[in-house]
Amino acid sequence: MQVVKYMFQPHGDDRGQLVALEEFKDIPFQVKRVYYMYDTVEGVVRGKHAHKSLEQILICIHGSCKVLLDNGEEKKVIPLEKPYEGLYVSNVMWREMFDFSPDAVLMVLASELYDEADYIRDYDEFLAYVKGK
Ligand code: T46
Repeated sequence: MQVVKYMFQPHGDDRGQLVALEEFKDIPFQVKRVYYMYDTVEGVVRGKHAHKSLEQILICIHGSCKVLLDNGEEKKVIPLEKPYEGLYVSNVMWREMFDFSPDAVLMVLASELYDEADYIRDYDEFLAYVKGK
């Protein structure tokens, strides 16, 4: 499995850092939705689903967390620890987010609007979907 982690360009000066993200330039799709999670309870595992079509970039803009990616054949755990790192998560990829630091803010840039019908929330169903592709 190829893991795509973007290293965004910080525009640093003597005031600090700034990262700008433009669709089709820094982000490989049109950004139709942005959401973020914070105050994540210790020990919690979020995600545990895949998407049929949705593509996303996950950025831990504060604190840290880990992301498990599973394409149905291979699993990889990717730490997100810097606000200038973006993890690309393709469609048809099982994901779990865990090991959130208490101060973690995980921001997600998404290629589509929210659509519950795009979710595969059952792991066996996900494996069958991968096989059928
Ligand atoms: C994903 C991972 C990385 C909305 O109303 N609109 C939204 O855009 C989103 C993302 C969620 N919601 C509602 C649906 C649920 O009632 O917020 C609640 C929590 O969503 P969910 O349990 O799906 O959250 P996570 O953290 O398990 O997964 C989320 C995304 O849903 C998912 O697409 O890839 O983050």
